[in-house]
Amino acid sequence: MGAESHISVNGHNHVLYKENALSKEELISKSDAFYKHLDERRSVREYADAPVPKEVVETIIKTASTAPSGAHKQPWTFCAVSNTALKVKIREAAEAEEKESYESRMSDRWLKDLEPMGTNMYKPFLEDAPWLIIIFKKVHDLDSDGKKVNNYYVNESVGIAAGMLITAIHNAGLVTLTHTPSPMNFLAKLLNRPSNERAFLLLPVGYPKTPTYVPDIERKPLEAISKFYE
Ligand code: IYR
Repeated sequence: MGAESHISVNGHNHVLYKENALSKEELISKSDAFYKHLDERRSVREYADAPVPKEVVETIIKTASTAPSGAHKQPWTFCAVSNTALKVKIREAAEAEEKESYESRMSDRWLKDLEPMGTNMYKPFLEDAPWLIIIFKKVHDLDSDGKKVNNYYVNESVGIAAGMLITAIHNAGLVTLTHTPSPMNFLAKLLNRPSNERAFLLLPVGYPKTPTYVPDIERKPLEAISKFYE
């Protein structure tokens, strides 16, 4: 007789997990192929204005929302903006904050560290990219009476979902960039978000402008980022 299709835990239904065990050879080749695919991902700052179908953005967001989260609270909202007037407003507000940052908030050391990336206060990608996805974290939930309900490990959960969003964008053959205009509270205002949401990350999504150049930088080797205890 096979395993039961479901069991009860604390009175809650648990369903049988669909196992997907691979052979050793398949493990090695699949994990290596995925690594090589992700190693091709680059943060891109210059976007073509070519459209990306809404359906693709919806699928990418659903992919991100498969992320694990504290007590499965899924404490996130992904706002997808293609509206031109709204993108212009976001660009204006972001550039106002960035001007302040580049001219006085950031230390000389910080500005020096950013020199290889070639960033500056101007953010044309906020208008050029066909979509902007702004991830909001829910610091708590609100029940139907407007009462606060706890969320757990919100930064960890939303950070993981953001990583999965970036992976999904790359997998679709599109490009993105993790943009964090600071402070970011103008985003909640412009997008009319409820009081329990805080902007976490802004990601333009689209095709790269042709040609596009990216910094000639290396990733740290395995020895520098890992330590095995066998
Ligand atoms: N938020 C600014 C500055 C910036 C900071 C870091 I750390 C970067 O890796 C890149 C940029 C900006 O978006 O330009």
